[in-house]
Amino acid sequence: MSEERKALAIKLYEINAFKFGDFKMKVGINSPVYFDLRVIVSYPEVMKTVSDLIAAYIKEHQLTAKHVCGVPYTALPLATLVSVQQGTPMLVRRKEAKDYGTKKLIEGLYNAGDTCLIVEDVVTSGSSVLDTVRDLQREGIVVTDAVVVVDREQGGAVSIAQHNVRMHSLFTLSFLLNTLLEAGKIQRNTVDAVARYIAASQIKGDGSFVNPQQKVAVNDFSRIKLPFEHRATLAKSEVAKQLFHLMASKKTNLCLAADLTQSEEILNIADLCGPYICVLKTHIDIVEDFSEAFIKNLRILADKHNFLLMEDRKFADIGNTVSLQYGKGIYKVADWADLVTAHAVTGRSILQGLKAGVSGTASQMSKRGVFLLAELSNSGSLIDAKYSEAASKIATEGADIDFVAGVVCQSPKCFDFPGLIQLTPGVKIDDTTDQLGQQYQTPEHVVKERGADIGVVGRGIFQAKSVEKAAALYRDRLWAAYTERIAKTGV
Ligand code: 6AU
Repeated sequence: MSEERKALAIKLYEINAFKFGDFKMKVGINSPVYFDLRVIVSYPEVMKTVSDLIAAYIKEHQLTAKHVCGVPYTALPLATLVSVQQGTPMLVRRKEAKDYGTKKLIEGLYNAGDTCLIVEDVVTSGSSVLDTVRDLQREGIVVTDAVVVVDREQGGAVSIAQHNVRMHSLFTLSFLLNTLLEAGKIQRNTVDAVARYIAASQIKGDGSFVNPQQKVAVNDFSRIKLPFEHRATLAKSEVAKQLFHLMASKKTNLCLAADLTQSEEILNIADLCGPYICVLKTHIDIVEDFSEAFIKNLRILADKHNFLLMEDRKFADIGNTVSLQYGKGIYKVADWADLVTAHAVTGRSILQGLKAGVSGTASQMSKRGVFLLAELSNSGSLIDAKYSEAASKIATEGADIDFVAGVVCQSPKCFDFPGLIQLTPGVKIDDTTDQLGQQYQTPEHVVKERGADIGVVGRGIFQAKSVEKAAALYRDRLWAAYTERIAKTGV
């Protein structure tokens, strides 16, 4: 389906269903990208491909509903094709009630309590989808899902979700951009301009837009302003999406570095601190009594307390060696660690090597991800600004970035793309250094000044008198700093 989607993305661009430039939008802000999917009615083969893909999506995700309803007007013919293809009766929502006869807003045969799936062409704020949802709900019709062709990734999915409707998209704007970039149809500066625009023009809680020209300084287009829920919709890595949602729902951005050498100690601390953390990070090669049973128990605790496992292996070899180190050997890291860390020193082949280390299907691949190291927390690190920039580029450009969940770094300037997660180690409340070069900052400093989305705490927790109390304290302070950060910047 991915190849088909890519071909369709290019076709849509070629028939001017979307364009790049400087466009005045309905909501009064200028956009570097403009969609007009109305044109597709003039291209029957495109109509067929789009509706086939929607139908395939519905089938694959088992979005069973008794009716299908298109948001007027552009999505009406698409909904019609989906209805006919699937044999699902259609409902038609009028934009205005008839002023004669029945005054009905919804045409078609239905009963209160029936379910209905929505089809829409492009979602920006989500308001058009919600208008249709509201009219259907007034008739007692239950709407739980909407399938849209393009998600402009400006918060529409979140605002639709707030009304208990899940939004699914065939394309995100990022996917379209990357496909066109890969195909040589657009330049990198266009991709960057659109990414900045997306980050800066997210929807606020009241449904209005933040105007990039008026409210956000030009050099202030930053991911750190956006809530995790919004950033989840922008992430290209499935694990990053999962982690953003996990952090938002569990209200924690604390990663515990369980740098202990006995498996029993790690399991113990994982159980005690599990409720407070989003990620538990291991250095599996320091465990003296490693066994498969240990990993099995660790995974049970990860599921019990809802946190992800990260093996901080810091891979740094040629692709072939990395694929073996990741998938084989005693530890078989790819089998159990949701996330791993890797240096970017070998270049892009690190991503290909890691992907090759995951055995199994595309769906198993989508459950794994990497954090690339772009900066280190210790004094005397050889990493300079040029290296960091090159490392961030590997995380944000190219065909394999769907495997990159985030970046390990110390500065908000390290990368712009809001769909990646910044992991920042070197967090301790009562020390500034250790004896071996580590440098510490407070939770507030790493989140508010350094752009950390997740703070990594090791000895600050596992050397504390009560690890549970320490985990709760670090969780509270990191989370409060994050909520203040997004509240202050007001997007
Ligand atoms: O809080 P600590 O100093 O006890 O532990 C910090 C943890 C350790 C390091 O291996 C790791 O964070 N770390 C990393 C990571 C996560 O990759 C990068 C870095 O720059 N500094 C750092 O300390 O497990």
